[in-house]
Amino acid sequence: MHVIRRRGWELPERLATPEACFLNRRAFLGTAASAAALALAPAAASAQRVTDIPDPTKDLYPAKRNEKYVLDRPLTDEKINGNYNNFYEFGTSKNVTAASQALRIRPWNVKIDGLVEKPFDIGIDDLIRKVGIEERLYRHRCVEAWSMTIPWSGFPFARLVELAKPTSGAKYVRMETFMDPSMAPGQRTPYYPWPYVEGLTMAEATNELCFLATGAYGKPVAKQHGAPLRLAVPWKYGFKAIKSIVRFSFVAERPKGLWEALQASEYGFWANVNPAVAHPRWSQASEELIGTGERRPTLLFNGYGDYVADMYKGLESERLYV
Ligand SMILES: Nc1nc2c(c(=O)[nH]1)N[C@H]1C(S)=C(S)[C@@H](COP(=O)(O)O)O[C@H]1N2
Ligand SMILES: [Mo]
Repeated sequence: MHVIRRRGWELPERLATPEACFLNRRAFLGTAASAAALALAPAAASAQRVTDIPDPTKDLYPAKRNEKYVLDRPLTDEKINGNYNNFYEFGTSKNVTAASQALRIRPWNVKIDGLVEKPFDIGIDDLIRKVGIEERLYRHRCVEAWSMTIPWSGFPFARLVELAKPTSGAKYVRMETFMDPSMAPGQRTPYYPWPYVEGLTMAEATNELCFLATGAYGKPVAKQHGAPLRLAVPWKYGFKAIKSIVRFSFVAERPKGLWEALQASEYGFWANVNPAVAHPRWSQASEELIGTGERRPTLLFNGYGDYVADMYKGLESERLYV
């Protein structure tokens, strides 16, 4: 008899509240299509893995911890965290660890463009050496009502803004994930408006909490977490934390993220954590701490209100919490 044993941190199906559940049928069709595509190209996927060159900025880890950002709960076990992910480019399940190893992370070019003094491209390792890195302990609250606690390494987004030199017309930053359907089977499914896009206001991007992660757990960040460059905005729902970024565009118009483009009623631009504002399909009052099974009340701004609440004064007429 075949018995499926569920580990403690895996949510039973009936409790799971996937972000893409409204897509059920379409996502199913997409999965079938990508499975077929994968079956046709197994050799290509493994060839990409072995061509990864050694990480040229590995020597910077572990980075010195910035002790300012303290936690109210233990760190999530690295193994558990690395096996419970959302990375739709590599599949819609939480188990994308193996699939995401096909992501090629060097060379990795980052484009800075839009309303800036002078657009430029920079290699990820030049960028990392230019800005320097530190470690910060942050919490992460997915809109699906689970949470994790991660020791990120990286640098404040404000450092990138300094390098970019945006002009006064820049009101938002639009970020984009890599686009390469040959590497990412999820991008072969036509049901998502690839590439993954997210946006922040300039005030949010330059807020001291806003962080660009290049590492986690004292080493370069694992592919399934969005190597080699990923956003960490701990006061917002997890879908804002765009992974594997290749482009930062400084723009005048509010960018529309992938999730907002799919279902604006459920996934808005602001997406600030608020336990009192339910998702249209479930409550946001509490969260499951992945790895422990513990449930805790969710906090306004995920507990980071002292850092970020002021940014939203005067914006009460906006949908700040969806
Ligand atoms: N490019 C990209 N970025 C993404 C996602 C994604 O599917 N693709 N998922 C988002 C969601 S919904 C969450 S909760 C977090 C998950 O980050 P983690 O897997 O490191 O926990 O990544 C976010 N960033
Ligand atoms: Mo999420």
